Amino acid sequence: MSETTTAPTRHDVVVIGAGFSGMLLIHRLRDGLGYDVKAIERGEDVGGTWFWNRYPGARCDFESEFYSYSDNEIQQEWSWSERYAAQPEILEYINFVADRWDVRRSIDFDTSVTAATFDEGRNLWVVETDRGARLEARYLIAATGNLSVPSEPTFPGMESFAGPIHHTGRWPKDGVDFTGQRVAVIGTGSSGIQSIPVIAEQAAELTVFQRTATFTVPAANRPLTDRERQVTKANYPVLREAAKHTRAGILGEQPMGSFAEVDLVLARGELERRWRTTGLGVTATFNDTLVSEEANEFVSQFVRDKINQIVEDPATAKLLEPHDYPIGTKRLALDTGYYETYNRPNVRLVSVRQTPIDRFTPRGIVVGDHEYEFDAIVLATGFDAVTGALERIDIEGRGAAKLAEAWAEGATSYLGLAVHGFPNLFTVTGPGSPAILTNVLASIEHHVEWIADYLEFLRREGIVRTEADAAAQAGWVEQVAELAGHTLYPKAASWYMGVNVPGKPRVFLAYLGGFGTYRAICSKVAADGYPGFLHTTPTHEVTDHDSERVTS
Ligand code: NA7
Repeated sequence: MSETTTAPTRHDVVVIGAGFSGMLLIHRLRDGLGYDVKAIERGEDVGGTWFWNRYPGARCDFESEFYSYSDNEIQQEWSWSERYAAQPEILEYINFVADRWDVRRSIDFDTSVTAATFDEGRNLWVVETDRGARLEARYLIAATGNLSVPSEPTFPGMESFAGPIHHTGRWPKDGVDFTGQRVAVIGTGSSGIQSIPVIAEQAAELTVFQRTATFTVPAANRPLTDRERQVTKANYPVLREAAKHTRAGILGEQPMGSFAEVDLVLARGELERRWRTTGLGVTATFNDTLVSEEANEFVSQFVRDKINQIVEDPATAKLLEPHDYPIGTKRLALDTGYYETYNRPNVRLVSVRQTPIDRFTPRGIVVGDHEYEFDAIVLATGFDAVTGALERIDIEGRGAAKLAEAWAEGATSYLGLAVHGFPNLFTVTGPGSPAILTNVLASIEHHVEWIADYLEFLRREGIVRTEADAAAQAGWVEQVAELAGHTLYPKAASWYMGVNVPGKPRVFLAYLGGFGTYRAICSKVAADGYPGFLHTTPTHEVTDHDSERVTS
């Protein structure tokens, strides 16, 4: 802990981040349960990922009517304009909720948490910020988001480029005008796929640098009708409840059956129907698309055929065909006119698969022996996902253990909610939870509710310290890895596996048993008195070998 002269402020709970998770934590714990909550937010306002990701074309890839809080007053009052809302509307919604819940008075904006140290003598966290503030709280809750730290590759000569370089995840608040410009986009994940069609409409020339061709399906986005909105609002309680029992926390297309048992002519027709109505449903056509190589190849080839039908230039279509990973094992992108964009005369695709980007120059980008000239460069190169935000904070737990070191071989966690060695710390949608594979709003609401119930339990029982038990955590980590091992997911070099960030350990970061099953497991842990957590009351000290002191 560094020297500081400021007297600490004391709270019950310090929350890191004021995106969807942080806002709900403030509302639930402060307004619902009466805790003194202080949130620290790097941005100048609320919104988290939706505050920063203002790139052209940014929109959510779950239906907005469900990618939203289930608070009944709010869901009855707010009306979404489109099936998949664009970033400005989502941020407007977030601000609407922030006003309604009056969360801003509990948030320090423009402030980053730099360090957090667990004081074992007093059983509280001492949190430090980049503004020199010091806060103390019994509980520290990370609402840091899974896609909040941009991953920016460093190309030689980058600083010499004469024009601006924008990362999609840190887009300028006032927008960027590409009119008349020669623009490069590096990266063809979701952010590239969403922004490329929009930038292409504005720029004079757009060059896309693609390392891995990505599977993307049409969003089939459209305005919602009044009637649709009314029907959803009338049925919200039952729809939200049913979603809790699904694999992904949202109601969607059901599988026809396994690849072996489904008539493939019917399956082909069904894929066609899903492509037209809701692209996301294509991977759910078979219940074993993510397990069986044959099933996966059938769906993958269907999408490759679509690319060849849409893209007029055969050489470009060939480059766009994904062959490097099974469909669905990297996040399936949802697009609006992505493949069609390559039919425009002002758009070209450059593969950097065999010959990577060599360097930046004042004029542009060199690949092989060719220098491409640009006025502006867009990095759509993704995030240090899931663990990046927490690993950048100097978090010191019991026995001076550092979180970044504890996760050096791969993120470990009990239920994706707590980490052994780091008492009284909770992670909303943390590693080892199913969150990144789900409608994250459903996962956030589940975690916040679970944590709120747990804090009440701890308060009732007079427990001052809780910590994930080493054995319970090891069991959970093993279960997460084992489930992933039975699927095709580890075959992809994805951010789910941490592979997109150089040096990051290759560990599958999510629980694959499904959201419904996961919820049931967490509920049972709560109902059984929280086995897997070590509990300390003021007269008891906990050590590594004190598992007999677990309250059960
Ligand atoms: P992603 O999905 O991680 O995509 C990043 C893209 O950037 C991907 O195509 C990468 O290629 C590419 N990339 C990264 N580094 C380089 C270098 N050095 N050279 C060339 N290309 C590079 O991030 P997104 O922001 O698009 O989406 C993240 C999530 O946000 C998404 O899944 C949704 O959940 C919302 P690669 O595939 O690694 O070869």
